[in-house]
Order: sequence, then structure tokens, then C-alpha cells
Amino acid sequence: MKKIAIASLVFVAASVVFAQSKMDEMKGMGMDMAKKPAAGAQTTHEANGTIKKIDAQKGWVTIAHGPVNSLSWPPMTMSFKIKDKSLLAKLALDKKVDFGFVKEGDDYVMTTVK
Ligand SMILES: [Cu+2]
Repeated sequence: MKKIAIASLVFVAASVVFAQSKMDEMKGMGMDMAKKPAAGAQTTHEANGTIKKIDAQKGWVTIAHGPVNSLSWPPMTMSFKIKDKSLLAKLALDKKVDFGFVKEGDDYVMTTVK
């Protein structure tokens, strides 16, 4: 009777250790994904601003944007490239937008608009 009790205790303890190590594994995976973006992945920067100029033909939009913390940028007016032409539908002069962009070579390319 005592042996059975000890055996089941050992089994329970082993299960707990197993479950714990599974959780650690999952946590580790999550951290890795957050720390290491896939090769070639770009950082998306977030900003808000007012649209000052749109050149739909050439694919540029000029925005008076607020500070961009991820780049330590102060507020300024500058142009962003539009590669995804479907974004143009969300742009209008003097409209206030929240947007995301990535650096591509010397250009800053708008990737999302809200
Ligand atoms: Cu800027």
C-alpha cells in the first residue's frame, strides 16, 4: 500500500516537471520570435500626421507627422513612398492618419494607413 502511494507520488511529480518544461519551451519560443525577426524582415515604424500632398502617379505622399519614437524623430514634414497603390484610396488632403512605414534603402515606404 505504501509502495503504491509513493509510486503515484513520483508519477505526479514527474508529470508536473514535464508540464513545466513544456511551458518553458513555449515561453522560449515566444521570446525568440519577439527578439529575432525573420531574416530580411523590416521594422515597421508607427506615426500619425496630416496629409499635405499626394502624388498618386509617382506614388508619393507628403505628411506633416508627429514624433516617431522608434526612430527618435521629431515632428516634421516629409514624403513617404507608396508602393501598395491600394493605400491611395485611404489618403486625402488634410486628412489625419495613423500610419506605418518601413525603411527601404534611402526611402521610407508607407505600409499601412488607418
Ligand atoms: Cu519625418
